[in-house]
Amino acid sequence: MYKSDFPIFKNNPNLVYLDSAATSQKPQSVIDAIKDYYENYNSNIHRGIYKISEQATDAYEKTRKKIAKFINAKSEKEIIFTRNTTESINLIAKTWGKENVKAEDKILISEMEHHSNILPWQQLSGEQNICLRYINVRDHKLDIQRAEAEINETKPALLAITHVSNSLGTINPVKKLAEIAHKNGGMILIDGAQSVPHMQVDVQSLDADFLAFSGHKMLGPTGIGVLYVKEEILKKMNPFLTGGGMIKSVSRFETEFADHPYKFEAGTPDIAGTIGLSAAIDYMNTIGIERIETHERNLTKYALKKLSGLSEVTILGLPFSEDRAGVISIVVDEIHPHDIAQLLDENNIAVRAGHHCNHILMKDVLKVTATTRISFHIYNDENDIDRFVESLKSIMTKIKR
Ligand code: 7TS
Repeated sequence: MYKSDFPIFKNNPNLVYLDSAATSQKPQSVIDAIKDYYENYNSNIHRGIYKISEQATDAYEKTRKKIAKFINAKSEKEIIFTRNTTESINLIAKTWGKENVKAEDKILISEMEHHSNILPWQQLSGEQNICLRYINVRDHKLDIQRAEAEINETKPALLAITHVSNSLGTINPVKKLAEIAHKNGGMILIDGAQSVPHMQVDVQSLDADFLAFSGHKMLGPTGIGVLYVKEEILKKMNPFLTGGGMIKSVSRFETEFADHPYKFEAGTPDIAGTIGLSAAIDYMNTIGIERIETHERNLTKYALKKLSGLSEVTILGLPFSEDRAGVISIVVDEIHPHDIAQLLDENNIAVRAGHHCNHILMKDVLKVTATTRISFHIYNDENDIDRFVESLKSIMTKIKR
């Protein structure tokens, strides 16, 4: 029903796109908004005292407000534009982390993190002699009881955790984890790359200290990401990159930085990207995030049911439940995921095969080298799943013969 809003499906009428966890498709309105900026008011922001620069600045700052509202931040000053989730997490590690997490302190992450939420902490722990620890994944979800005991005992300075696993589709109880972390004097960073695009994420209700997400997974363009930081924390943070656009005054040997959030946005930002992201949020708001969530939940239920009828297929992740998002990884007996993805592609079905930047989860927990993964957004329908399952069946028959 929503497919017709996305030109990629008009231009590739046979395409079944089941890789939205990697990046989502873009509606016409997003493409039009970017084109409109470049064609009608392209100019740099916060600088020009002329009409089109004021228009561009206005569009850029309106996006900040829109995002604040979308995640229910108290103020738009808590919203920093980055390139993606990866940069948002790195920003925190290299600013707040470097200054506030001291030798012998602990940082707690989980075995289901994307590499983007492992490597910055691994690097920081190497540099500052911090102890990096992992919450175990058991039966495709976090072992919360052990995590709670560990947080109470070791009182980590930071808990950095994904809201939704990009391989398992498991939704983690981040609100509860925030409560436990705060009770023990720590902070929580939520990796919202796979949640913000698909479900209501309310930073105040979750009591998140940091939230990172990417525009390109939520129907927006590539190159624009978001970092939310609670204002009381942000006020005390030093800049990440330095240069133009983030200063009040500069003298030969000293600089007075601009206030947040500008202090964290050095150089010319991705203006077109913010304008595209603004249109993406408008598009999602018009449908309604609850409706998007319900739609994907129904598709997940449908896909899980169909796949569970195939004896050669092992489905990873939780059974259908409230804690299950629209990401499904499978392993097929005796057929490598790359072969499956390649053969599906011959039928114009785009799925992801590999380790999904989850080496620890794959190697140490699931004990698989790779999975075949399907993931949804609003443009998918039951017909996509039917075509995927039928194609998968015929691949299995062909290879077994
Ligand atoms: N965190 C999670 C949970 C992710 O799924 C991803 C990307 C990232 C962080 C990094 O996002 P980026 O926009 O900075 O690249 N996940 C995937 C994926 O599952 N397949 O391709 C990218």
